[in-house]
Amino acid sequence: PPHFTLSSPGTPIEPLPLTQDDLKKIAAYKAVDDFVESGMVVGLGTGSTAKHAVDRIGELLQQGILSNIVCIPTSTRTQEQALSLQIPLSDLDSHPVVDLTIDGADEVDPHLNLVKGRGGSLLREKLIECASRKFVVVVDESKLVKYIGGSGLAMPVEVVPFCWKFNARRLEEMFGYAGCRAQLRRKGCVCGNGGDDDAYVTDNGNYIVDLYLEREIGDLKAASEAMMRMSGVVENGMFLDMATAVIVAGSGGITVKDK
Ligand code: ABF
Repeated sequence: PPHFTLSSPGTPIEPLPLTQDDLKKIAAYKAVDDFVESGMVVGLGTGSTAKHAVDRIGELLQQGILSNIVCIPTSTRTQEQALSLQIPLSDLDSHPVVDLTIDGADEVDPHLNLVKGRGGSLLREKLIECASRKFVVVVDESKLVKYIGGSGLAMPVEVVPFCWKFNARRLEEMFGYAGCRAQLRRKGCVCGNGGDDDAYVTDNGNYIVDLYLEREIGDLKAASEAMMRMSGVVENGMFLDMATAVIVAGSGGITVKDK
């Protein structure tokens, strides 16, 4: 006889609550299933949400449901994942126009402006997403904020290692009106300000200065442009007016936000 008992007929089975990772997977799978088509050049995002989209593309290629796809990874981490799934890869030099990129985000504001780069790959992400005809963002509902910087978590800025402290101070002064505090990102965590030895180094050999803001910074476009005018700043984590659609998975279901 079996060593388990089935619940008696008619007893409702309590559904397990969805974890945050389940929500990320639901959003990522929906993006692939709704937007990716055979023959496309597809940008592959980075992070724990985008990872599910890469898995799904790999799965659909294996099953022959998708074919003739070329993908462009936004980080060495994603490149390794895609290679392990035998996804054909290319780069922007060979494919300067990308049909679609699917990527995660750290913050999404009501206008679909984003903060990205807590995963460390903002420069490659911005390059590839700016070259994309469609940019579909996949998030769980915890990423929705009232305003950029509103999560109280880091807003990343990629800087050259040379004189990073000088640039960190200048960034802090630039956004002093918003109560800005700048910290060099360390390996393995977003914390502390000490020596340079354990600095987190990006795929491009740069450092990341994380900005923590107490208040709204106001004109986002002006703030982004001001940062990009500073020598030594390579890229910043504000992705303004770039998202075609944002797929949000929450406990109440999936919402697709677009403009
Ligand atoms: C990348 O992954 C980054 O731009 C962003 O920092 C991060 C989001 O990560 P996760 O999906 O793991 O929350 O898209």
